[in-house]
Amino acid sequence: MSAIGDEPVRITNEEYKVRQQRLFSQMRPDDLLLITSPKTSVRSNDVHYVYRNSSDMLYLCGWEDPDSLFMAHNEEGNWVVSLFVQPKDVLKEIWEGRRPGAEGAIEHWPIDMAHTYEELSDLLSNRLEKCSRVLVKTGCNLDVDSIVNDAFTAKSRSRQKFGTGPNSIEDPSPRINELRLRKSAAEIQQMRHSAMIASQAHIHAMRNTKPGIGEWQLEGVIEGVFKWLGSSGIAYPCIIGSGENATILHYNVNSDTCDDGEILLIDAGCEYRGYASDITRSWPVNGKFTDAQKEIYQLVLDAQTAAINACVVGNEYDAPHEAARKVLAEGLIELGVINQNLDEALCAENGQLKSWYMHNTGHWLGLDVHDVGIYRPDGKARILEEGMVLTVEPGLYFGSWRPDVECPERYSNIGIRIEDDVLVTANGPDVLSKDCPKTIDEIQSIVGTA
Ligand SMILES: [Mn+2]
Repeated sequence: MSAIGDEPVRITNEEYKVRQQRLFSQMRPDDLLLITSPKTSVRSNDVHYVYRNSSDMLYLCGWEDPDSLFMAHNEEGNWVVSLFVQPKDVLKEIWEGRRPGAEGAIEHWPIDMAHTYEELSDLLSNRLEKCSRVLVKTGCNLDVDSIVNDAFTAKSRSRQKFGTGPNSIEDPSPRINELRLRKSAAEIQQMRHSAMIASQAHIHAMRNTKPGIGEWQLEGVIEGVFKWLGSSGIAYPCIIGSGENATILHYNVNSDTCDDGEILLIDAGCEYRGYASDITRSWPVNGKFTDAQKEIYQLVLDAQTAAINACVVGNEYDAPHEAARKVLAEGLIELGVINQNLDEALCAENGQLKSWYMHNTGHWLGLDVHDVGIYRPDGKARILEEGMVLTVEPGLYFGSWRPDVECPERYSNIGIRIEDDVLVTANGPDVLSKDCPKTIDEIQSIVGTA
């Protein structure tokens, strides 16, 4: 396994506090901010799904455990952050693992006060009585929703007595999303590391690919490398499709064998300290592209290069998409797949390009694989800024199984997508996933060499 460099420094408590203050600076003193954690979810009987806290909780304080609530209220001009956490409990800890408890939380996390989750109902109700507006994303944690609802029911009384009590609820997500959209230097380090691990996983999958191998076996290779190199695992279920499965955008049963002559498409990314990577590569199962496969592969690669080059400060967020579409349409006209002129081919209603390229060229990437951030704030395309991270992932899919369109025989069941993770910087696009090979020569020199 190639070295991927030292683990980056963890995000510091100072940085979490800067994030918190940025959010607080947009709030009113009589606001109460609540960031909830999702409940644990039963898989079957007494086995639970692997727990992951909400991205907003991870963003604002890095707390990973369930039964937690982040709360901020204003006291004489200063914002006070309280975190509710699972209590210390020897029996639970013997069975399920050690807990920091309130003592550990206050000592090591970027908060001012820590309480146990058992105190939630009393302390939160008390705090609600004193605020006017509750900033909370409802529907995520029913414990919290129920306490907030009770406060609204009771508020007419408390308003009459004390002149306080919650009058309105607002979702704080739009404000948090705007902060999360622009990544700090420390976040970029985590994301680069995540992309480096995912790149190594793709390289190992390429090496292990040969006719007859199961898609599920390559899934094992990918997920094994993710863990081996220190990520927590997948950021989303791996898409591992060979032959006609490569033409199904989100195929993820991964239960077929990879056969000689087919193209294999793998879309897989890991999560490192909460941050996602998202990489797609496509390669020939037998290690050698046919001429037809090369034609489509090189076209998608050229489209991707054009799209990456459009990831620059000041461009609209859909500039990469338009750049990719233009290259793909020109190429397919050249190859005789499209019999329209360029403008017609690109037309949203009747253009032939969308028969073979039916998705967008990318999305924001961060704590969520499809990360937060409005693409068209106020109806106008977002302008790219330094610190934004987006995927660039054009593709072409010739599914000969499709009844809706006649697939050109020469390209039957070729599905190609090439996806990288791109950071927008003052010096142009910085490809976080650049360790992952993608030229025809590079790929042919790696596939099947394990
Ligand atoms: Mn993607």
